[in-house]
Amino acid sequence: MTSQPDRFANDSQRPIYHFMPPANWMNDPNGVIQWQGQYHLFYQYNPNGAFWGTMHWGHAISDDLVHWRHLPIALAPTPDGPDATGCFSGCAVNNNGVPTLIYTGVTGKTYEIQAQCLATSADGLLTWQKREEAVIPTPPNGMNTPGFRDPYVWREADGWYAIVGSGIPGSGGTVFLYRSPDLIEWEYLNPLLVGDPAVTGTMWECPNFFALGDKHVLIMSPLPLREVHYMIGSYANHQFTPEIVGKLDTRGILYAPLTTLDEQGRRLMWGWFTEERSVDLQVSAGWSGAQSVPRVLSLLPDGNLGIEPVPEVHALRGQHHHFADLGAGILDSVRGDALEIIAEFEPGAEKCGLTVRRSSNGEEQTHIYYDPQKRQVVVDRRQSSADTPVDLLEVPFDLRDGKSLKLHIFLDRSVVEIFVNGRATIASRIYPSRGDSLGVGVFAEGGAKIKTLDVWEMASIWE
Ligand code: DQQ
Repeated sequence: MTSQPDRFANDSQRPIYHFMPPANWMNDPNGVIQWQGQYHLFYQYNPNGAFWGTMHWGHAISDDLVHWRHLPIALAPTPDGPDATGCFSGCAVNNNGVPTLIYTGVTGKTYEIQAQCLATSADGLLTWQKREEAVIPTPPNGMNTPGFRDPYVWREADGWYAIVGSGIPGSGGTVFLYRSPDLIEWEYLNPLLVGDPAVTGTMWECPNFFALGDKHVLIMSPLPLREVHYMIGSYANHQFTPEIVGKLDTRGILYAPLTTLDEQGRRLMWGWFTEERSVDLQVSAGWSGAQSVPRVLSLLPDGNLGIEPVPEVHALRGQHHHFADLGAGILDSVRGDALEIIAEFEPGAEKCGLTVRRSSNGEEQTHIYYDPQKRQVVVDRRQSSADTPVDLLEVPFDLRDGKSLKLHIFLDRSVVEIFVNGRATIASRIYPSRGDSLGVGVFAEGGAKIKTLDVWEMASIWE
């Protein structure tokens, strides 16, 4: 199955170049791995509708990180198994040539029994054989944790290591660290780190832990905050000491991202983009959730996290429009709801940025700009939609002195994904209702100007 079903052909909200399942509900990316050159993306999937429940692992494959083909469901709950009520999130590793998924199996009416399970494939990642028993069946030391899930596994010189997302009762969110010679027998070591509950919540979902440059990075999605946090620091003696902390996509729709190291040595990341419209609207649309554009993480010279879209997405670029020295106004020659936009300018004292998805009469429009007074990137969505209004999104961004600003925007129907100066990301949703909300313009106050503006019309990732 390669294409998206026809039933969505006239749905002007449904993204065309952010990865989505053929229909129904998707949440976290799972088990992302490059295997013999091809990229595999698994994901939390509910085949029964566009709402969360009966978690399966959907599966897709790509030769180029851009165009994807859907494959059959990889994991489904096994009645009476440790994953009887759901196959929750996890990762994929190459165990000496054997593709192996390590994921959380859940049982119980409220998914309260959580155990780490394992499955292997003997036919090139198409079908999966589960081990009957969980490989890490319970939290360490009989602890009654608020959750025990989302294993993330890597290899070190003395064996396999895993972290499992959890929380210490009466304390903060944590990840428990384990070691194994064979991915089957696991020895509990210690918490890799315990967070301050006032800052990073009480339960960490979907942790990732990996080397980046000469540092280590921990990414997690803490509850009850439902944000994505990262920590850059040092890893020694099975302990992690954070030195720099931050958030990904502050106040946005990104959640539960997952990373992998590809064959080029790049640290790639995908993340779930949630919806910002009612459950009823999601169910009636027949789809919910998208993945971010694949991103590359790096360590910047100043020690902070660098984050950029993979260059492969350039393959989707169609017609190109270039402008220089542009003040406020509507662009007559550019229209579209699937665009890549790069705007560069030197912020002065006034707000400056773009307007997208503008209807001919201006009833619907979304402004994306930098506010130098408040030091914020703003996505003003108050007029984005005549029938599904969303609020103003204001994200702090400190422009270091003398720096110009680069807003790199991926507009994809209802998705607005923004990379700011290669070191911050913002993603949000808009749901314009008018068929003519396709206009693009420069949004600027007090004579502010954009130095250069490049816009590409983007193609679909589906054949
Ligand atoms: N989603 C999965 C869990 C994970 C959560 C269930 C994060 O494994 O903790 O669908 O979105």
